[in-house]
Amino acid sequence: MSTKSALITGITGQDGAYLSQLLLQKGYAVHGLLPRRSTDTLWRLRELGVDRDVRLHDGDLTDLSSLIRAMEASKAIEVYNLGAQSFVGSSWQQPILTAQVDGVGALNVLEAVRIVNPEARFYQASTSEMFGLIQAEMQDERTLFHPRSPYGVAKLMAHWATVNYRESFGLHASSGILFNHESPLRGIEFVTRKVSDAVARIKLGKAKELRLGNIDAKRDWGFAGDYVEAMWLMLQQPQADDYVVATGITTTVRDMCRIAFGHAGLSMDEHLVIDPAFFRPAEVDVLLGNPGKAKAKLGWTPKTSLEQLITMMVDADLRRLGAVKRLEPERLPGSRIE
Ligand code: NAP
Ligand code: G4F
Repeated sequence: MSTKSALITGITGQDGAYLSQLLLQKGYAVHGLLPRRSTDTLWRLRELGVDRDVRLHDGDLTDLSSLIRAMEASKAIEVYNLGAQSFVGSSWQQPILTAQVDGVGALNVLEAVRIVNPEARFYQASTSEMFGLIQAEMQDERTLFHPRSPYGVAKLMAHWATVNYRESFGLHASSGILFNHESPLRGIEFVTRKVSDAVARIKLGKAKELRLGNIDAKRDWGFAGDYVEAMWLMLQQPQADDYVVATGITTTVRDMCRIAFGHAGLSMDEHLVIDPAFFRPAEVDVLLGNPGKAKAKLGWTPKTSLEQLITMMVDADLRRLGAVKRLEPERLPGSRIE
């Protein structure tokens, strides 16, 4: 039997790294799109010990010709579009770039699939940010969207483009409406990792305070390692469809912080400073997903609690910052054991 081949855009991101690891474990040949950067972006793949097992193709989501070449070279039968300017906060400063990468970029990938191999299955990384100003207490696949950021608006375009290519051209194109998911590989700009990094620094005497914005915001947080499994399951279904992926539990930023400080034996109230600079022009006050359809149709359930997730992140940052001399990738959750 020939090896199945998958192409991942955003392979160097948090989800790209975990998905690469999962697909390699399943025997896929894993290909990734690598946008040109002046710095080393392979650290996540290295931390999971998979950097030498994936094949990388120069390309960018805004460059259709590079996507066509990556499709041709990889011979992918599954395409996961995870690439994005994914930080909501930056999308007010770079709205046009966010629209081009997150919105038109997804359309470019759909076009590359349609041109090179319309039989290939396609996954779009949609987001709970599309619900924004929520229209139902618990959001599911039928909840109306009301994005609150340029990021949410761009992602909504990509979401509808995915639905439209399914309906127009019969592509096996699915959209995963994923709620926030985190891990030790999360970018430092996102609130959970900002907190875990700061808690570790304070614990080790390298910092004194943590400055945050709106700590009353509520999010439905899960573990990225669990969520990439749902992406893969969507592409194994006979029919393409859209799925909410979430835990069904929502928690304030304040309470998430409390878990992190508590795990390190520190008092949050002694170190946390509220800084107006981190408030957003328009906030998504609360997100709470209903993963009922993913459970029923994909057999997917989240396995990691918020407490387990946040303590794992604080522990990883303590290790990185020198609580032990050398970072030991094999001790990171989900790491490959040689
Ligand atoms: P991430 O860590 O920020 O990764 C984003 C990836 O996209 C990186 O590999 C980045 O490469 C790449 N990228 C950025 N601009 C690109 C361009 N012009 N061309 C090609 N690649 C580009 O994000 P993540 O947390 O893994 O999320 C994966 C996807 O799921 C994203 O689309 C995100 O919007 C979406 N999503 C995430 C969450 C969540 O809670 N994590 C929830 C719902 C949806 P560089 O690092 O080199 O820029
Ligand atoms: O961690 P965040 O930056 O994530 P946000 O905005 O919810 O977006 C993430 O999840 C989306 C899915 O819902 C993804 F689509 C998106 O790509 C990204 O992965 O902020 C979470 C909450 C917000 O309400 C924010 O205002 O935390 C609040 N917050 C308070 N202080 C802060 C801070 N967020 C950040 N990043 N930094 C702060 O200092």
